[in-house]
Amino acid sequence: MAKHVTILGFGVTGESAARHFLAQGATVTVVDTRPERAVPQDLAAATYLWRSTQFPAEPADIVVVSPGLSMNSCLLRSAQAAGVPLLSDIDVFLAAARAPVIGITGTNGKSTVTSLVGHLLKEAGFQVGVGGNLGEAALSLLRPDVDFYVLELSSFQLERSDVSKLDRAAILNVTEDHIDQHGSLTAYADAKRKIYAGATLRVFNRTDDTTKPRDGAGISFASGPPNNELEWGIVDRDDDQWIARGDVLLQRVADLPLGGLHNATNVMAACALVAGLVSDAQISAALRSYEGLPHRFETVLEIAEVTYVDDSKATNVGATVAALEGLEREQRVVLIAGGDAKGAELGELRASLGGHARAVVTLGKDGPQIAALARELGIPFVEVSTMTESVRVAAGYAQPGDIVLLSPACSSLDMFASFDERGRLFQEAVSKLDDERAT
Ligand code: UMA
Ligand code: ADP
Repeated sequence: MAKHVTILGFGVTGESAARHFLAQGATVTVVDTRPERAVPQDLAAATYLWRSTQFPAEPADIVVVSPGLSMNSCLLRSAQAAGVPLLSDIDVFLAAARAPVIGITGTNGKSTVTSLVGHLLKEAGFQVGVGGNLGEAALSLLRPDVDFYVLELSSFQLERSDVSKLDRAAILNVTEDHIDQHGSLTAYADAKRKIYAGATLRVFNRTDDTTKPRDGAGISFASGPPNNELEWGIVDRDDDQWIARGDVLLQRVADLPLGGLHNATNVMAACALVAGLVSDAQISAALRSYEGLPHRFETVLEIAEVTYVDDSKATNVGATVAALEGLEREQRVVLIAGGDAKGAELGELRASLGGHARAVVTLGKDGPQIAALARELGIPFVEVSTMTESVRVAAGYAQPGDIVLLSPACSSLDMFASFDERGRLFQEAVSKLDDERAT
């Protein structure tokens, strides 16, 4: 057991690692490049080095590196130079977990599929720990009575972990994201592909070659029809569309808990991951009680025949394209978008904007890139600097039957603490608009 543990980064991951190792009686040193912040009382026994860009001289048997710490940071480079084993919280978690672990990655849909897999297993009567890049950090989930763990894994977590102990794994899709950190789409995709290393059941998207295991073996999903029992897909039957595994029809698409074709593929991926653990009847019943997550194409209010939708979690182009392409062809949208594109090329939005946008309201660092696209397409656009202003301006353009859609295609971090805060501020601005209209 490690006696001296150094933890690099004191965010959600760093806290969970400090708690885990202090509970084991280790001596813990925490290093963070940021200014000092309050430390929870139960973590007071650790030593804290703030505003620190160098690996400390304190003895260390292992070093736990947070996922948000850039591989190019001085702190991480100096830790590498010190020659001490560098682990992620996921490495520590997998070494300690005593139940099978299901891992889920992909550019979009990770949180939805992770929470849905957790829901399907819980409804089938299992004790389940659900977290990772979503909600609770992996090390906070460890409990002796758990039957299965379900982890959402980011490319940063995968890049710096040995995940060969995962029992089941899925890559949902790979489109451009986090290029500023990974350097290229290839490096980003390679990090994701590590998830299959030792998995006995691998789930992939058969329309996206980047998600395929190298030997092609596994269970696949896609919106097209399935060809055999190892494939999930959508089939037409008696004027209805059904989710099916091979010849077996599971659920009418119209009855799925979440709208949009992308969510139908998410449901298939989740069902494929619980193969042999949850019966078809249990899956059908559990899907009916699944409620989805906030800030993912969440309807907020209807005001003057305009629907306001919060898709703040759309932090890359792929998610915003999915939101727009999931709409009926004639549906018009006033899109609120922009933020930090993380090095991505936003031109991929062009066709979907051209197909659906009545007007575009842009925000944040890379808002001008989206404004330029709107100008090119002849779509009215306004650049604003606050969420309240964006909702007011969008409302001014919207016509009865339209959707005002916050789907930024960018991370929130240039203007907000998180996508969650961005979504909450949007919802507050919409409520305020509603109150003003009512008076
Ligand atoms: N940072 C510093 N100095 C440090 C350490 C971190 O400036 O010494 C900065 C990082 O550059 C980053 C921020 O602090 O911008 C947070 O980094 P962190 O490693 O402390 O992050 P945690 O709070 O531990 O949260 C991480 C995930 N965040 C990231 O990977 C950026 C959380 O996912 C995850 O829920 C949590 O671990 C528990 O597993 C959030 C996220 O945005 C939701 N993830 C990205 C995404 O989904 O796109 C990958
Ligand atoms: P992640 O955890 O990968 O960010 P979420 O489930 O939180 O995924 O969804 C993030 C964003 O991506 C939301 O805007 C959501 O509507 C969209 N989305 C969800 N599933 C998919 C998918 N399969 N393909 C494209 N976009 C998706």
